[in-house]
Amino acid sequence: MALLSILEYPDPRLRTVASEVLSDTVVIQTLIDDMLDTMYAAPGIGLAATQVNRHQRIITIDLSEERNSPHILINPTIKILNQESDNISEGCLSIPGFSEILHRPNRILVTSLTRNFTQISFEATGLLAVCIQHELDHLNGKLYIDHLSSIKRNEIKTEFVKAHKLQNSSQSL
Ligand code: GNR
Ligand code: NI
Repeated sequence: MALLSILEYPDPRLRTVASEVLSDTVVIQTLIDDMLDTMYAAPGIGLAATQVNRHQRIITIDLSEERNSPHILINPTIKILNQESDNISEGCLSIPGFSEILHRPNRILVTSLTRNFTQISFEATGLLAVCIQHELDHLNGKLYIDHLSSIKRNEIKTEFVKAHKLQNSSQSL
């Protein structure tokens, strides 16, 4: 069990585009275990390797109440099946304390490798569809706030940086 530290906005490393995972190695399996530990501890419903500064195309997700149904997606791709949105409120472990409703397609076809490198395809809807798109954005160096207006994004950036400066200065008191 290992907890990894989560990069926070506006860290430029969150802008890295992750590489395809090429083979099943102990390093990859250990990274998956550590990502699950980190996601559960955070706690979050999803985590992208980018957020823990490991730039490989790996996503962990668990939407279950009991936190016992992990999904691992390796080299995932999506196809949009429905442009309509459920307007779900979205937060991010890399921008703690903020959330915004985003317009995201509410039905997608996901193609991915599983943890044991077998290929799967499935349809995702609702929060799962949103979460997979959110994590895929991370792997492409994007954050959910990039989908907002520049006015809204700058507002969040200013508030977030201000809140963190306050936090850091109170820690050093
Ligand atoms: O924990 C998380 N909750 C969440 C809620 C709505 C839409 C997306 C998410 S993902 C987020 C964890 C995270 O930052 N993953 O990258
Ligand atoms: Ni996120």
